[in-house]
Amino acid sequence: MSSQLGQPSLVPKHLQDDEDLSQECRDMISTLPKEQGWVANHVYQYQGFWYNPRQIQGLLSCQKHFQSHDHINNDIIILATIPKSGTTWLKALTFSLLNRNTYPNTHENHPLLTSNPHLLVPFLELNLFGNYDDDKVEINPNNLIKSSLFATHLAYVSLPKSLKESSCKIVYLCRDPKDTFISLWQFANKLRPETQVKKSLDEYFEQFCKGVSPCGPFWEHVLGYWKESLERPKKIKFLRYEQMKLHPTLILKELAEFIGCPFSKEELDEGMLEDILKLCSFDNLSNLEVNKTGISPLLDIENKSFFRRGEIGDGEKFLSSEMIGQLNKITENKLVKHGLRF
Ligand code: PAP
Repeated sequence: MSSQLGQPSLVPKHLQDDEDLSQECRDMISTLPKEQGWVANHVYQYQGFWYNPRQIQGLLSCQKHFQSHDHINNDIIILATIPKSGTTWLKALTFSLLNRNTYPNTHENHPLLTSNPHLLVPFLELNLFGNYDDDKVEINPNNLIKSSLFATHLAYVSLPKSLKESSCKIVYLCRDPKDTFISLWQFANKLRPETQVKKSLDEYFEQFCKGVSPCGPFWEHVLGYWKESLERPKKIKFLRYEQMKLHPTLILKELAEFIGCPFSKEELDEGMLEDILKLCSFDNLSNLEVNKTGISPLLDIENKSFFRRGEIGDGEKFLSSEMIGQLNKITENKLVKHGLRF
């Protein structure tokens, strides 16, 4: 199998329909509604959202085993996103905030200079629980306690109960659906195996609008976290990609406060906040060797796939005015009445 560039194409393991799924997962997905996936051959609807089989395996395992004990790990932070909303950026920023005492110098020896953010902040349902087969592996809860920063693409409804009920903090980041859709479409075009039937932009658009997109429906995913963030603002911080681009200083300060490590006056005077923003900027990260040529071992994806344009409004360059109107209308119908607009 080769990509358009003649290089061997990499079809990430977690996006394939795997042979080695647990029996529990097989039994479960055999009962679920099924659709053609964007990259995975098939996706399945579980608790209202569309996931590939590997995610469902991780999700089931995570729901069963994730134990959040406030007395041990009350400093766990979860970064939640629907794919292509700025996950890589949020991972880099939050990692830098939390580890700034250990790595105060963002120009030397900082892990982000040599590791893609996805390696530093694992996904709960893919990297931690994705390969756990109930019949074979005992999960050692200590694995969870060693680190305090994780990410997830799961919908709010599917998060483990103990995570929702504990004092773990959740940061949710969302992005304009037009830009999210185009980013997703571009990403899927790169990753899709050649064996899979090619579909046009129109066909993917139709699927996205119907809600059949990775971890979609987009609008319900956003709404789940938005509503919770209104009810429990100390538990869930709701961020928007566009605001992070337009007001990075303000948002980074808010994020630092929310996760319990506000900037001190000395740090601000020394330019620590600006250093972190610069380190995590699209231009800086995308030009690092590790992100130009490396492959994420946790995800089996080329690091450069996570960096494309990183702009607000890029989606509109690819969409017809009818498509833009249609997406805006769905947003209007589903989100505006809840006080959320893009
Ligand atoms: P993931 O969900 O697969 O991890 P995610 O990081 O959420 O992907 O989304 C990738 C998008 O974030 C890309 O957007 P684009 O396709 O519109 O360009 C990528 O360029 C953008 N991105 C990655 N890193 C940054 C960054 N440091 N600043 C701003 N945008 C970024």
